[in-house]
Amino acid sequence: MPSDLVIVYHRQPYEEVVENGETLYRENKSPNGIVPTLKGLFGKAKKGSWVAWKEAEDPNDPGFERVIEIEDSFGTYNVSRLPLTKEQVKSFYHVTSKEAFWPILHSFKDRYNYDPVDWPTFREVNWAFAEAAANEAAEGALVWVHDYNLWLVPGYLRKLRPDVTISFFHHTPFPSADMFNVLPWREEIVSSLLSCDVVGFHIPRYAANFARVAQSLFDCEISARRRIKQSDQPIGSALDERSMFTELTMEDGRTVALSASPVGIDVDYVRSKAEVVDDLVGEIKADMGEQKLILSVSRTDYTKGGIEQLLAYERLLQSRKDLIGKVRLMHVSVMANRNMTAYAEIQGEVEQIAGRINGTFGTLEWQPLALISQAVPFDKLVAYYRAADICWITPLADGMNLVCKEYIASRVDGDGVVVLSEFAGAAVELPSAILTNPFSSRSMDKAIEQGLAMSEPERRDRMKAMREQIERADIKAWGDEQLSYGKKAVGASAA
Ligand code: GDG
Repeated sequence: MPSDLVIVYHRQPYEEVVENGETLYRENKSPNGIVPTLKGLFGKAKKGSWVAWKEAEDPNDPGFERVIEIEDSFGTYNVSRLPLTKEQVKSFYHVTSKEAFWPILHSFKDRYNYDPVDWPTFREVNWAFAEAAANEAAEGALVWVHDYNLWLVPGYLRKLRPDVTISFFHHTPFPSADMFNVLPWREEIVSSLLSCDVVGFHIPRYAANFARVAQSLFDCEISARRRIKQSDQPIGSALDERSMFTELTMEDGRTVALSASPVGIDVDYVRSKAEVVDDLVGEIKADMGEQKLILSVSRTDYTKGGIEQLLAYERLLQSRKDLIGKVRLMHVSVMANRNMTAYAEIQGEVEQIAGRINGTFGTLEWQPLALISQAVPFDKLVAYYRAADICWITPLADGMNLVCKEYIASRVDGDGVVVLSEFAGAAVELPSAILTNPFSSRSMDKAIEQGLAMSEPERRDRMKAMREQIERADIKAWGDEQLSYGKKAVGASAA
């Protein structure tokens, strides 16, 4: 039976393990809840399908099962698996997506590496995703495609299946035309995106940037906008906009909707974890004694601003001798892509600065910084969220940032401080965080000092506002809003 909801997301929706020669598909509960939320949407469809890649030694192996049926707590749905070779994965994902697109999306022109890109392979892989989606989709289905590594899928799919509703969501920022148009494949990418019914982003700024890019390359007009802030309302973060462009009209009269819908987290799940870690929180607090705990968590990536943050911590210890022995920074920086030189270099630099800080300021009794490079199990991470006085999140660019939202959801005690970069999409939703500019030492220094000095009543007031926001805009709200664009396809129950 063909599916009325097809989700195209490069990762498979389960963990595949082999036990006693038998392949098992296990549900993996990720804290940010994106995969479970997407699977949850299948419950609103008559039938759902998920399209993802799976590394295969021989993609033409006749024994390879392309489409499997999965039955889990979300119901029964298809998973269409594209067998890709190691070389194809490296080319399409690690080279083209991570070395060429990722730096441009985050406005790091100097890190953009064009030379190793093999464009025919990128097209080939995207074509395969489009074909698989076309095979799964019922007449008039909603096909929801995720992220920049699948940018060409909408264009191909539109040719294969003019009848389906195509929605595309960007998890990253979308940069300005000056930045995006560095990509030599810009017309092909944007033309593909313009064949969608709706192109989605976390925040209005990214949608506005996309609209401007589209206008720079094609004859199209911004045909609808919605006011977000009145002229007398103050602008909060650097990413705030006063209005949202909600529709583009192409020369032939066709319209493309633009949406801004921030990805949230599974607040109930994180809260339920936070409510059962009292013992661990107690141990961490006992270990900290009178010291204040500052927590920073991210993947090791130049976009996440780890180096700039460690330098700010070093300056703090240099200028505030009274804090010696009174604070500790737990800096979790996990390498997700070990085979990429750019990330290995950052990790090396992070380790060097961390070593210097501990070497300069550490004593027999006190270590100012703990650098953790291995992933911390989520239950433990939640205990650290609960114990930390400050969550210090200062990316140079970040589509959204879910770590700060997980910290807020974990604070069932209503206390805690968030110091947040104004270049994280989350800053638009969280004006009650202490917003800081990671490109300015002065701003970084002021923000962390403000966080350390904040009184309890102020902390609680700000945390209350932040908790209300993340509860309002949780992962379910995001999923439902996205699905509403396919109302015709998925039926009235989708709204
Ligand atoms: C992309 C965009 C956007 C991290 N360290 C550990 C750990 N984590 C988990 C966190 C959180 C997730 O990884 C990171 O989420 P982010 O949102 O910060 O970042 P990206 O991975 O870059 O995600 C981003 C997101 O897509 C969603 O649209 O917000 O801007 O770049 O869930 O908890 N989890 C555990 N141990 C760790 O050490 N267990």
